[in-house]
Amino acid sequence: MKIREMMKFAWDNYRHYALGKNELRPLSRNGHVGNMFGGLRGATVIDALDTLYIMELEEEFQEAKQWVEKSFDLNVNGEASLFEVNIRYIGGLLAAFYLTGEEVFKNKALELGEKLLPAFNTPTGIPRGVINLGSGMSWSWGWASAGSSILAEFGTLHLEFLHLSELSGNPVFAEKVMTIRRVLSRVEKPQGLYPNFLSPVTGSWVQHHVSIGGLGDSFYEYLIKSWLMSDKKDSEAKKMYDDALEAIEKHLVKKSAGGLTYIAEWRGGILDHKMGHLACFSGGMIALGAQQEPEERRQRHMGLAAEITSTCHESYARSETGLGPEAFRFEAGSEATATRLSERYYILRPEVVESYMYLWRLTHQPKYRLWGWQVVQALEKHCRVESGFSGIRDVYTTTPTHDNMQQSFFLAETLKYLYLLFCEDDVLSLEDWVFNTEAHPLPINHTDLRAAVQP
Ligand code: DMJ
Repeated sequence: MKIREMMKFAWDNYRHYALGKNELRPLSRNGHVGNMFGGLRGATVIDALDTLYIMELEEEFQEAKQWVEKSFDLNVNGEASLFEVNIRYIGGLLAAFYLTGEEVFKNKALELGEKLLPAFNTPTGIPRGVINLGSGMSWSWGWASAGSSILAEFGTLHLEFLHLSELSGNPVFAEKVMTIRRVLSRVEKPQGLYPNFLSPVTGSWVQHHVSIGGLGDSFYEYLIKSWLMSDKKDSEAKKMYDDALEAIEKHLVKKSAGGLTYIAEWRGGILDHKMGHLACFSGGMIALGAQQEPEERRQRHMGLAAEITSTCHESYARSETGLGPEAFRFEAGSEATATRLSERYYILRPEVVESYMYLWRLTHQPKYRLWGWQVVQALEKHCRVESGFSGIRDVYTTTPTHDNMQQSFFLAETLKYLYLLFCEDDVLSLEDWVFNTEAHPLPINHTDLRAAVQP
């Protein structure tokens, strides 16, 4: 199928021009290393493993596996983002292990997990955002206000860390994320909302900026997925999710003059009528969380999920390329379009097709496949270049300039979600798997089933 061919094309070019670097630069035909992963290499290899595997690109999967076996070096020294290393590397390795049973992936995930632990040595146990993988020294991002840690970063460790404890038999990983949970469940929430910046020293909020997009996003996702992954036993996570969603519905969900539902951002009580592309994952999350709800809530949440997904679709449909901008606004006559030059770019992000995939699987309404197919065509037309896929700088021109970057999440997420949108529901069934925020599938802990098969 077409999407499998796109994956092969993306992988082949990465492998040819950039194997061992973190991403492919498809126009200059070389590799990019960047400074997010603290000297670790091969982000695209690790992010691509499970997608290659489920698409049955066997030769390519073997190439990737061999690179992990022979060249993936964990003895590095450099500043890494705890969050990025967790979601891409630990998540990618865990998923590859669960899908294939190959020990190498498990061992690398555990070894890398150990290297992240010093970041949690703070007065509250809330980790700092940056860690040197060699020395274990950690600190906060220079740009985060007053030495704070970021909700979407320390709130997006739970799924992977529980699996690290389960696989190693070492409770330390689970303890770290349960400490984070405790701080968050106890701290006072303004209007029931979770601000984006928290001090790892005092455990109090540093700024009252709330967003379901960047800086906040995957914290909410991991609450509902923690509950699902625990086979619906982690009732604390479910309650925190329910309460957070109720506050979001009450304070942030708005309807534009033209009838489009969106989730605004909140700055100390003042609304910013903006949605980032990142916030578009929320349609899928809300639909997923709605499934087990009593009928009235289920219907209300499915309605909200469908409306948000439709708004995100509009942000694509209202551009010349059929791809959506980094952020779109509902102000001064603008409806789901970018109003600032700096927000017109598209970097191959997955969130909109992610929501199409969930809404398709949960409703089977054909429009989600139709919309997904339109994205496939737009990617082919505007992002495919001779040697890979590239982001574009302006979605509102039919002759966009390319940014010369094939992001690793394009292989981990965008192509995987598109593939899952068009295949049978039992491929990585939502009954058996949760996807981490980088789309790496982790198995649901079906405890009853496990008890039944154990001798
Ligand atoms: C990915 O790395 C993850 O989806 C993360 O949660 C947010 N940003 C990118 C994709 O846009």
